[in-house]
Amino acid sequence: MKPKFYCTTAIPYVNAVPHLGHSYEMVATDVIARYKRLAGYDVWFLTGVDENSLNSEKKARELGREPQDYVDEMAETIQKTWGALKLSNDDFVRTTEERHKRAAHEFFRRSYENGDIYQASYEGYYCRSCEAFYDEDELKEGGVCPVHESACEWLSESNYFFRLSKYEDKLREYITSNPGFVEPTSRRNEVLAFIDRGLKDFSVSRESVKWGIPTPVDPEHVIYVWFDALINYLTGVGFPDDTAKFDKYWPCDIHVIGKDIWRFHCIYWPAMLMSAGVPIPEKVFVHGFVTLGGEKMSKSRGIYVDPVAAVEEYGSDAIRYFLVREVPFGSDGDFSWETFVARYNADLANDLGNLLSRTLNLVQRHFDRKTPPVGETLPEDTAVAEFAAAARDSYVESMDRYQLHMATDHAISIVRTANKYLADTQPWATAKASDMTRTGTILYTAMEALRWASVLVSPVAPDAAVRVQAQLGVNEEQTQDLASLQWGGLTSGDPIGKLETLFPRIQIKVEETPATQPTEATAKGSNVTETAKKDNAESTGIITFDDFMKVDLRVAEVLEASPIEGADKLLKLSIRVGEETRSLVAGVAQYYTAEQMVGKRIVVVANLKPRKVWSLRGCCSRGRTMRGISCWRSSRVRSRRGRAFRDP
Ligand code: ME8
Repeated sequence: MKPKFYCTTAIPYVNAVPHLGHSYEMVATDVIARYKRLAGYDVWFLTGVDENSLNSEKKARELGREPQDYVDEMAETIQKTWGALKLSNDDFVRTTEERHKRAAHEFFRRSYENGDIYQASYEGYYCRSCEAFYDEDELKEGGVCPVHESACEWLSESNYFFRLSKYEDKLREYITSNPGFVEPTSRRNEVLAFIDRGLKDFSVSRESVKWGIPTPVDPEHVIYVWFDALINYLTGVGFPDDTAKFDKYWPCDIHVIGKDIWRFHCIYWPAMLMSAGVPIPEKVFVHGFVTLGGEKMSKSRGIYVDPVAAVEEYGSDAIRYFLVREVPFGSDGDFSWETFVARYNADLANDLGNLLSRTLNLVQRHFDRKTPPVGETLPEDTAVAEFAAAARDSYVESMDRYQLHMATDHAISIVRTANKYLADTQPWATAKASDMTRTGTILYTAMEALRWASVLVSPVAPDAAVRVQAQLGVNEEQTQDLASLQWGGLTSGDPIGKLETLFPRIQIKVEETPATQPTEATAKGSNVTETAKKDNAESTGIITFDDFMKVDLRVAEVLEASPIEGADKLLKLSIRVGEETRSLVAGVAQYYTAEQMVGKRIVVVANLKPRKVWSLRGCCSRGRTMRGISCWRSSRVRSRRGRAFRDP
């Protein structure tokens, strides 16, 4: 029997359509769910929507709509968004559903009967957006909510309260003796520090409110939205009716949540579960926030990216890949169109897309569209298989530690290695020399590397994985799970599929912010992106659009090429740019010999600032101005005691 794995996301509010920040959490959890399926688990992946918030009712009234009618429409819109992002959730809980009301009632009743819910009056600072009370010392200057930065109001109510204070010691003890319960560790420390400041009972009902689930003990009160929302994690596995399902999947293996809601998940939730006699989840993983050009995403402030528009433009894989690869899981990360395009073009279009098309075009041309036979295996071929096996092990280790960004890089590293392998072994040259045994072995090796990479990358880019596998002509049994991933799984003689471009390169004008909402929102979003471009430029080495516009790219023809003594990555090139002849050094010697470069047309940066180039004796520069491709290796050369040539 397969081991079980139950994972959840937070359930977003429905008073606005989700932005890319919400999508990040969904995609990351989907990657975990898909990975676990690949690793042989029986997975239950739950998401849903938090509909009982007073903000939903408020928004509906503003729009002149009935709240239920409004939340029905929003729940559908949100599910369509997750569909566009290819989420593979097994269930979707709406907190206005009957099954959830039953779960909330049962849970509330258990806690009440245990004496953990009592009635009292309460006064305090209340943030309507968080739907939470704050202590005075938690507020920012001027009585402002620390999360929403809007003014809190003084609220006085007679409510039902949950005896959180009773669980203070138990919680501390639980979190201390279960170090894996809250991750990352920095959050765990924050949680423990919060407990050490003393836990106060919190209100679990609201009086004189109609929207929400009435408490089972007093119909004049509705259940506080956070108390009800957390229970969705139980509803989604059959609580309280379907005990077989509940016993199978509960306790949850991982709740994935954002950094603004750890207090509810790491303190309220385990205490509530202790009170109701329900086992505590294995882990709460607290991820960081995705900013847009350095700014907090906010639909109301117009600073956001619409995930559906982004998917329509670039496909779900590209958006998923960027989010998972670029944002370290557990830390904050930034989205900008510049970094998105750079990452897409480098990893997906160049590395993965090119490897696939280069390999299969040669298979098509020289092997009649059939997986080539394998001849004698040389050490360089075996090295690719060994690299793939090591990358797979690192991938599994990273995934198991929820280091999703690192796991993704391990998957793509197989592609990078295979590209270098092709450049080194040159199957086009062996084919030209009519050595079809060697050519076949090389292409088979590259195809296997692609198959392995497609399996490992499939949780992140599921559509691309299927498309790669279809082009390789792989059948499903060869790609369904990690355990059966063996080198040599492709069968020589099997037909390959129809070739198609996997990820067309993106050529975009970066001053546009595609998929950002129009009108005022666009204007604001764009401004933010511009500012961020400059900030980012300093911190990450990314250039601004203005910098990009300064770059004079030109096509040049290589007239002469020669190796540089002592610099194994450099070639000296003499090139013709328009009417002019120039010299430059290029870091291409690992991929091309000097002879191969002659006659090639290359792209050069024609206006790179002339600079002092350090060179070995007999080298190219001979005191002349050096310009060209950005791959200078001057520091490396200098460390080999080279002789300096200064521009005249
Ligand atoms: O908090 N980057 O709903 P929500 C990353 N209904 N994650 C982000 C984000 C960003 N820019 N913005 C929001 C709620 N999130 C409650 C949850 S669960 C029982 C109830 C994350 O719509 C946020 O941290 O405000 C949360 O995990 C999720 O999106 C939903 O946020």
